[in-house]
Amino acid sequence: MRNKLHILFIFFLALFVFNCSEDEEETTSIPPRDRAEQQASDMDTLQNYFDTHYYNSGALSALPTYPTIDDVVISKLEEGETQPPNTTMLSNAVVSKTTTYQDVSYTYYILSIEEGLGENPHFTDQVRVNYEGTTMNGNEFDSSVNPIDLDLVFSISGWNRVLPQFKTASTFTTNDDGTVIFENYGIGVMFLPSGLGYFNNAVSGISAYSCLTFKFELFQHKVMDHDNDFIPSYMEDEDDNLDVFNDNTDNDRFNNFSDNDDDGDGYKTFREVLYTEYTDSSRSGLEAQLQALTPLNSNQFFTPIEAKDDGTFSAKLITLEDTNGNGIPNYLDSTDAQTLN
Ligand SMILES: [Ca+2]
Ligand SMILES: [Ca+2]
Ligand SMILES: [Ca+2]
Ligand SMILES: [Ca+2]
Repeated sequence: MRNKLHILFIFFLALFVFNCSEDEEETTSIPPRDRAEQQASDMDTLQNYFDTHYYNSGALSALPTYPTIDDVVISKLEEGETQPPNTTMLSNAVVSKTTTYQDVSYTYYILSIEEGLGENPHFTDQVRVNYEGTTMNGNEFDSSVNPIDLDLVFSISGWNRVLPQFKTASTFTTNDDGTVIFENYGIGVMFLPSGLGYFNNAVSGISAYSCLTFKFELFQHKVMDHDNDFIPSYMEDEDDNLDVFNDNTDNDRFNNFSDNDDDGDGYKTFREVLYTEYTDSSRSGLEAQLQALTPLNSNQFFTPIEAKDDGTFSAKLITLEDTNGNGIPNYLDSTDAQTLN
């Protein structure tokens, strides 16, 4: 089982990119159905699935090792069959969650095996995961062979809602042969209506309007700043709707998360915020430096700690100034260009 945790990161990232482009070619679209109507139908599909499927809860809690997604076994209770001992029906195990996506209220479901002991990723972060995706009839359509990095911004919307509710590994060790063992990672199963999956798109192995399940192990996350403007992407969701594709302050061709001059005033965003860089020879040393600066004001935050090529660590303290005091920080206010780095 543990040999699934080998990391050949660059290779598998390359493999994933390749797979994506291949998938795109095979994607076909049919005119979309009404999202709310489809959601009602998907709720029936999912509820029926939970009423007729169980998982090996007893075996999982008796495992001598930390569970992996291969240990989580979901089985169908056939007509007339008695539910085996030490199992739990999914209808008694899954937790329902609600969210709004494309103006439609969606319910989706999570089976949490272990929440994890590390950090919660943001909905726009890159995550390192293992996963296995199946349709409701049990067909596996996609899985990672080894841990793979996914950018939640470009993942199906179910993923950027579910993954932030789990935590990454608390720690990891690298073996002499370069393999990595993660400890205390988040592990679970998500059950998604088609509207939080591929909806009307038929992707290779999945027909249009398919509900989907994904088992996943969440190992690590990286806070993304897609446009390198010092504002992390999760902060570029101005309307807080978990969608960074509808926030465009200056109404140009680029949404804020991929726009390095968000208010379109000709001054790059990083010049319209104050920043101070802190460095240290050790991560813990830098963490202590940053800790000493807290509590921060409400208009301040730290960028993620970066490991530099020279072996040192650095992070920036960002201050969002609002010079004209109209409640809009300078980088989003085209009438206010007072902070210029
Ligand atoms: Ca948004
Ligand atoms: Ca823009
Ligand atoms: Ca931006
Ligand atoms: Ca600007």
